[in-house]
Amino acid sequence: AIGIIPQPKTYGPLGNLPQLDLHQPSQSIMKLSYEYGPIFKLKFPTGTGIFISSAELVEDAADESRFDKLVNAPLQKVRAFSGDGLFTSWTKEENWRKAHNILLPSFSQSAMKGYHSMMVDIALQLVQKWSRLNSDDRINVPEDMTRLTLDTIGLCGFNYRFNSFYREKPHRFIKSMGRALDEAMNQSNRLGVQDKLMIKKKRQFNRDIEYMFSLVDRIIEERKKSDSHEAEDLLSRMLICADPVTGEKLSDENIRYQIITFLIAGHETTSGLLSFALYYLMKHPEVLAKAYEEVDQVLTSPIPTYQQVRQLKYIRMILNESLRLWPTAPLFSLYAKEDTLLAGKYPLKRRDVVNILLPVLHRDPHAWGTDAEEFKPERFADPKNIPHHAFKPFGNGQRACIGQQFAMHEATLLIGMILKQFEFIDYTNYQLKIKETLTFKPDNLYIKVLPRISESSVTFIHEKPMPLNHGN
Ligand code: FDE
Repeated sequence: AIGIIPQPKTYGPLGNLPQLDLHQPSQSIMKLSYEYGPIFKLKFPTGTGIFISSAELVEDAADESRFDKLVNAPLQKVRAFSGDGLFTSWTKEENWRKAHNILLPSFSQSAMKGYHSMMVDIALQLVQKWSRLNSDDRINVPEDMTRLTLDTIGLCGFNYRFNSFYREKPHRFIKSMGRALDEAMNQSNRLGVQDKLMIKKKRQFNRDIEYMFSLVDRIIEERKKSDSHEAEDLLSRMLICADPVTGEKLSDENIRYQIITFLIAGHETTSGLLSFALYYLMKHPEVLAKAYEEVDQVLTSPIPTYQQVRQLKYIRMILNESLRLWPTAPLFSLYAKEDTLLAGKYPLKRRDVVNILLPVLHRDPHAWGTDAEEFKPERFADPKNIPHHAFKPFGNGQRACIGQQFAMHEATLLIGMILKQFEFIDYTNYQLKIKETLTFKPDNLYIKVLPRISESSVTFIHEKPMPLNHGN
């Protein structure tokens, strides 16, 4: 039988826009899905989209012969500064496959060995900051996690130090990027006429983009002059390597877009993941106890080795379970390549849009059981038991996240290191509230920490401080 796709009541040219809280669009759509079910459609000034959130429907939409990534309305606006970089390019654009081929080896699990010591460098900066706080100093968790993830991708990506732990306020690049991302999201929710009136916002948008380009272009120029091409970072790889298929290299302009892309895609998502994981650890003493046990067993010295991070299996399960309940990139979009039937039931025309609503998919009781709303890392103990079509925090198929191993290694390392050193104090009795930008984060999550009384942590903090690396 042919299925009818429900749609909430529309309001003239605004369509379903009034049903969205523009400060939290994805959470509004989540609410609608609890009301309208696993498939429904919404009409916006930018077009109509179907939203799906059951394992059965997503399994069918994951078929790459019939569906491909849609560069959706907000991403099209982001293209003003990330151009045809990996994240915002259409699969059929030449530069997508070229950059994908060139960069894939740099993001393999074995490539993580090369980044490990740089990741440790930045993680130590966070640990040292926290260990020097007074017992009544509070920590803004998402802010410090963002310092960490930004500095990590900057250092591993192109040997640039944002030095966020030495700044009270974010680096100017982050302010520009944050503002530009907000503006891109807002533009895609404005009506045409409204948008034309936003002259001041437009001017700021252009200034921000100019600043981002100038910083990144300077980094590329300096690297080209320095001929120290041994540096094993993403930038040197992009400058040196040719696509094995076409034999062509990336243009300077495209390299600029890729760098901006890694900064956008690599820092907010991973920092949100770390913040949610810490939140769940604090709220689940039994999980925390198991995590401490693993860390004490595996991390025999204050500075973890690559191999030890690989052994932190339970920490990875905690990260996966956090990504299940609060996938930090909550939604991705596909379009139908031809007329087709979704799940044998819902007729779609070529170019029809299907959005995957991850937080709801990840709680589908048919895939995850009746306790789907509960935080239980043990679900991920056996890879065979993971319902993969109901777990897509890194997207799908060839357009899935290239940074997955990178983010997971970085996050496992950091959680391991802070568990080794600290006790976490939930002094506000924090109640989860989600802040939305393009990504999800726990809003206003503050904690305090105490040093854990264990041999190695005390020795490490008081007798062997690492040299601080000021400069740049
Ligand atoms: C991608 C991605 C995705 C898909 C999207 C769509 O489809 O639209 C997702 C979902 C994601 N990603 C997610 C995530 C999460 C996390 C934590 C992350 N992510 C992280 C990271 C880091 C880095 C560096 C990155 N990331 C990157 C990236 C890129 C470049 C991309 C695109 C790819 C292609 O090719 O398309 C992504 N990422 Fe991510």
